[in-house]
Amino acid sequence: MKKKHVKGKGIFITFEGPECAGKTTQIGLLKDFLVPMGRTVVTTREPGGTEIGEKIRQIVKHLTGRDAVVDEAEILLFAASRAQHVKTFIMPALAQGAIVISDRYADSTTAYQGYARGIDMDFVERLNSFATIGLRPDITFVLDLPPEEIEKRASKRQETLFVEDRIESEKIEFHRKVRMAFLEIARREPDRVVVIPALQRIEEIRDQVREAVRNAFEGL
Ligand code: Z5A
Repeated sequence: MKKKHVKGKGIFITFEGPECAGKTTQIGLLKDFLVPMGRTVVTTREPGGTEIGEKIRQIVKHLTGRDAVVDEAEILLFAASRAQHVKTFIMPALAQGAIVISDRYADSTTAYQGYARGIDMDFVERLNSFATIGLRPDITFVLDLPPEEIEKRASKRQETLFVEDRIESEKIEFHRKVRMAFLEIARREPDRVVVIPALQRIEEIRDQVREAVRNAFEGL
């Protein structure tokens, strides 16, 4: 990965991977690393990040049975959430020189709706580029976790009253496809995407994320 010059400029970082990969945990730790450098750091998530996005999040995650969103509606809802997020939250923050770290972004649509649900990939790419208004992350971390491990970590959370949502309850084969999709995206875009095995200890992953950020940006 080539170093990018960033003195005082906004930086856009995304985290991708399956549920329970540790994205939220690592985003908090990366923020702790960047703030003492004097940078403004904002963290956000998809779907979500805006009032509209948070309402969409409720719909896509929690409506089930007859009210569950169909695949065609699901991809459009993720895209709608993203467009609102990019234009009203991410772009303004970057324009002010902030570091924006997002828990999921367009690669999730490619992986879940494109590869795993099988929606036409040309359409997914056009929709992603429309919804992101062409904004691409400067660096993306894929936290790679085998589906069997997702199940173990998720069932631990359920023991503490965590309720599994609609997408999380998909069969293991679906999560295998999602995993392969993220690895394929990383293979195609090595200048942007860093894959980190998520079976390591939290501190090991934290250090690898820091190292990759240091290596990717000059003038942080
Ligand atoms: N989705 C989509 O289909 N298309 C799209 O375009 C977008 C999203 C944007 C959003 O779910 C769902 O929407 C998601 C994809 C779909 N569905 N699935 N599956 P979400 O935002 O509610 O949640 P999530 O993104 O799937 O992740 P999560 O459940 O919040 O997990 P996480 O952030 O990756 O992990 P965590 O919260 O940091 O940690 C989870 C647990 O693991 C916790 O108990 C930790 O203490 C533990 N943990 C963390 N790291 C470790 C390590 N290294 N070892 C052991 N245990 C660990």
